[in-house]
Amino acid sequence: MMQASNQNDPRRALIHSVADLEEQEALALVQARLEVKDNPLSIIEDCQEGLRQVGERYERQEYYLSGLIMAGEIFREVMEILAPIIKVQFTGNESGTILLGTAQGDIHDIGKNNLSLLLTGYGFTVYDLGVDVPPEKFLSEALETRPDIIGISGLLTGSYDSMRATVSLLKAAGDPQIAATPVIIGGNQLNE
Ligand code: B12
Repeated sequence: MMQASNQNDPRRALIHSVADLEEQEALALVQARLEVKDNPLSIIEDCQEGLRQVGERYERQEYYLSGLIMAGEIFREVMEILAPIIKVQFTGNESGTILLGTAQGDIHDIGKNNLSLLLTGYGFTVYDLGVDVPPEKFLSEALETRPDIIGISGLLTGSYDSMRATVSLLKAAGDPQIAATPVIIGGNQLNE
């Protein structure tokens, strides 16, 4: 249930409803914020904070795996509501190409899909390789598509090794253009 202290603060209310896995309440709060023309990106930010708190509760064993699954499901539903609005609001001319995938061993794809949505909106052509992508797959697809940027998403600390292996393979493959292609990595646990 919505806590009294949240009632006048729509941002905190949304964060808490996601963290508490209150699906219907979260979706209603998203709709309410859209009705007052709130920025969809700040709605995403708040859901992300809610998910971060879900992760903390999972670590404290207050939630089990089903909690993570439920949180992912709520976010997916929120994105279903927001995606069409984002597509209209964020537009750009042809900006370039990006090859994107989640690192080997990692199946988290919500953040990657959000990035893909935003980049597509800004005019990028996104080649999305999906999740659990081995280094060899990044390389073969890079050789095929010749992207301007390569992006690797990873949320598990365990996926950093495969990110490193992917970057090494791309640099060592003997193709100067691929070796010079910038690689960006992202995901909740990573800092600049
Ligand atoms: C939802 C969730 C799941 C869902 C994922 C559903 C899906 N389709 O993605 C499911 C249930 C599948 C899941 C599974 C697991 N999970 Co999980 N999960 C989460 C949770 C709660 C939210 C992640 C999320 O989607 N956040 C919202 C998105 C929008 O944020 P984001 O991914 O960080 O992305 C943003 C930016 O980082 C950026 N970004 C993302 N990628 C990229 C890439 C580039 C190139 C750029 C520029 C930017 C960028 O874009 C986004 C901004 O919009 C996190 C908690 C957390 N703190 O993140 C745990 C968390 C990541 N999971 C965790 C764990 C342990 C697991 C499991 C191992 C659990 C288990 N025992 O099985 C499995 C792993 C399965 C596997 N092999 O991958 C741990 C990881 C701990 C660690 N240090 O490694 C976390 C941190 C929870 C915790 N605190 O313990 N999980």
